[in-house]
Amino acid sequence: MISVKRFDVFTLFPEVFDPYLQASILQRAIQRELVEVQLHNIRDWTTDRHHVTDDEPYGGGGGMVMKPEPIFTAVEGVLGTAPACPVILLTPQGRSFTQSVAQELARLPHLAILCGRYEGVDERVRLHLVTDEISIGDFVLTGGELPALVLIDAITRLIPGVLGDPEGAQDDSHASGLLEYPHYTRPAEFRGWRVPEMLLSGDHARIARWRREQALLRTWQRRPDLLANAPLTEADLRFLEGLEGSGLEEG
Ligand code: JBZ
Repeated sequence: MISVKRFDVFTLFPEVFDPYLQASILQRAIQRELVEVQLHNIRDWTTDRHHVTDDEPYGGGGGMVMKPEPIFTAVEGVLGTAPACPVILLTPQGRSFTQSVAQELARLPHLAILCGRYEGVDERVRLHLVTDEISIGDFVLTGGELPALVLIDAITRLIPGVLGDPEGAQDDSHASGLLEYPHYTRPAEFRGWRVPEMLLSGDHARIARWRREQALLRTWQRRPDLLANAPLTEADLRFLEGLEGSGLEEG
């Protein structure tokens, strides 16, 4: 399967990416050449003497808008005049980023990501350069840089070989369509709080069933909306029926 090998990120603040890309899983993936992240400072592609990237909105109203010329020059300078890869704009007006969008994008070999700042980008960038618009959620941010890192993180960890364990990405919340079961590690007793005895039993079939039921219980308690789309077995459905009127709502 082909999966993302290269991200080209267009931003006014490339320096904010470095600390996150230089730590942990992403650093390792980049070092091992499973993924490449090229950062491009849009300001480097300005041609005026003051390197201006923003201007006042036509029609007034305050705030600033990112000018189209430096963005087109940057993207076309790096990718050519007809980019072969998706050009993703991070914007509150985009489609919601979900695990299924991450899986869809992880299959592509190359992505360009454009980070807005100020009130956003000139509409002609959206109309004539951008091919996909994505939002990471309904909250107010100052720019697209953190959302870009969210995409890069969520997509990179799906690339085969990035996580040590080949099943690493399978068990996580949302991969199964359910929230995760609770995790415990040593010690078996901490300040009088014991690890559930089930997990110390060594009975792997019973542990797997317990974990599945814990995932179902959590999802039913906290995110019942997810149950509508999660693949559920007959046994799962029986367990969920048993929860109705059980008094476990508050968990
Ligand atoms: C996003 C002006 O640039 C912005 C501002 C907010 C914002 C983004 C870009 S992307 N919020 C989101 O994904 O929710």
